[in-house]
Amino acid sequence: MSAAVEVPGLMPGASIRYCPDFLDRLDQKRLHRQLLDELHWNRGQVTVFGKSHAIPRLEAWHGDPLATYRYSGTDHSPHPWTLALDEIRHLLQQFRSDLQFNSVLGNLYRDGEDAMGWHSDDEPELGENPCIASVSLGAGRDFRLRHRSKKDIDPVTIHLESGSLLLMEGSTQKYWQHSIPRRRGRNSPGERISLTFRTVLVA
Ligand SMILES: O=C(O)CCC(=O)C(=O)O
Ligand SMILES: [Mn+2]
Repeated sequence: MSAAVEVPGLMPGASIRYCPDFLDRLDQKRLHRQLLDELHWNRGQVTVFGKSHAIPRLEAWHGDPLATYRYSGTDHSPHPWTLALDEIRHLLQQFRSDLQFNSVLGNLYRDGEDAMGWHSDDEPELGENPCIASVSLGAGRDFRLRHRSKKDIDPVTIHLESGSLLLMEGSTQKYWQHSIPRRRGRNSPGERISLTFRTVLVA
């Protein structure tokens, strides 16, 4: 495993590291299959202007019993940790001992039509300056970042490869938004799973 690399470029207020080979290649295939089988994948709904829409990906919320999380407009009680999630959680702690999380949101992008719109992971239950560790498996996808207020700062793209780890920390969520854009046509990517490990503050 190589050391994490700082993301280049001017990103005021952001603290982001990208580690392209966090998971061994052999483990990636096995873990991808295991996660497809083990996680409680579900197609969430989001309400926009009073109308309910199916979100363009599948999601799964797992973690400690009290780690309830509100996303896509709904409160979600976690499903329990699975063997594959526990294995990856353990690897994160080996990588850096302070990477300890009580929950994880899985995202399953079935193809290039599946995507995630611009947002910050700034829900109140994640507290001030949350640390989010995002592990990718399967097809590579572009991860876009843009500053929330300074429109003269160029957006940044990080291509998230299978087996990679992306860490977002400090005031990243306060000043920056991120998204996974749709990729249509001939270069439409195959299936991808992302696991975004988080710590939900438990009351
Ligand atoms: O799939 C990704 O890499 C991004 C996921 C994400 O932003 C989220 O779960 O909040
Ligand atoms: Mn996010």
